[in-house]
Amino acid sequence: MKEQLEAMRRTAEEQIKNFNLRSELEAFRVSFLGKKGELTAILKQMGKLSAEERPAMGQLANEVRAYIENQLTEKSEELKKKELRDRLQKEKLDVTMPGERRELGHKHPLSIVLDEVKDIFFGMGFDVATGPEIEWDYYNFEALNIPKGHPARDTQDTFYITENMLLRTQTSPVQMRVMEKQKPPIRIIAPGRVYRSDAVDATHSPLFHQIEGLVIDEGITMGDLKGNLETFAKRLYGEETKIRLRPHHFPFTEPSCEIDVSCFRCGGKGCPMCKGEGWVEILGAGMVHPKVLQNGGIDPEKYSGYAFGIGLERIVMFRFEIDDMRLLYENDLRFLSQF
Ligand code: 2NL
Repeated sequence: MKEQLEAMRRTAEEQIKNFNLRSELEAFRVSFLGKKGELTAILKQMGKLSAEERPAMGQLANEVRAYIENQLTEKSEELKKKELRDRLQKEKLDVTMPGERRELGHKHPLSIVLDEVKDIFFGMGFDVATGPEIEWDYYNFEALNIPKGHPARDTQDTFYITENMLLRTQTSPVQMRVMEKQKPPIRIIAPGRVYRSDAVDATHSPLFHQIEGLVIDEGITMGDLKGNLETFAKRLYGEETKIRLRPHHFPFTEPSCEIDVSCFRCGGKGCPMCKGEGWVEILGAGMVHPKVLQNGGIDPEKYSGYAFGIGLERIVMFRFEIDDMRLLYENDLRFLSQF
């Protein structure tokens, strides 16, 4: 029996050494030390021994059991560590690997310049006003002193939805609506999309953007117009910029003018950008016509005001030296990513 126990200890030790999974260890523990296990079977034979032999054999059996249990625990710990090592190795994540870079977009050139223009006017106390792109003929033309049959209706032909409803050709109707609702002082800019029945080419598009401005209060003069718009030009193109006013005609202002800025590329000497002129036209302006004030519900005897209109595409094209307006609408990234 003693030999049997010693042999069991050796084979058990040998087997435990070779196990690679903890599930194997558990199966072995049951088959060896369990109720129906090999060691238990031997202990059941103890009854055959003499009373003298029994204590020593019982002690040896307990020693073998403790030894094997100890071996099983040690091996189990060893396998646990190994399993963890293997898992860590397999699931290794290299956090220093470069990530997938996402392309960040940026503002469209039209928005870059519009935001600059807005900031400049905010700094001079203006608010932004907006209104519908589908307008009544009344607000777009009639109220602005452009009755049916007026020649300006030809140069500003547009898309008519009905006889009296159209796509606005300017943002002035926004300003007419503000005049109707708000008493002076009024100090607003009205940026937005406008429409004309024009064929597409390098300088024309049936959809473009305007920024109009309106200032109405007691005692507003052409001096305010000139001073405010000179400040605007200097902020947009640099402090050395000069402006000049040329007489012009608009049906909704009297007197009217066009305003040129000294060419910011050549400083006024003349270059391809200003076509050798030294000056670049950037906006139209004038004192709001008394009839227009009246149409807006404002007393022209008490109040006066100036208004102006800027073509956004035009100043964007000058700023970035873009020679074809179509580039602004095609959304070609090879073009847009340059800004
Ligand atoms: C241009 C000229 C201009 C206005 C727009 C305006 C608006 C009201 C009353 C009077 Cl509500 N005037 N707007 C005045 C003068 C010129 O635009 O060349 N735009 C690109």
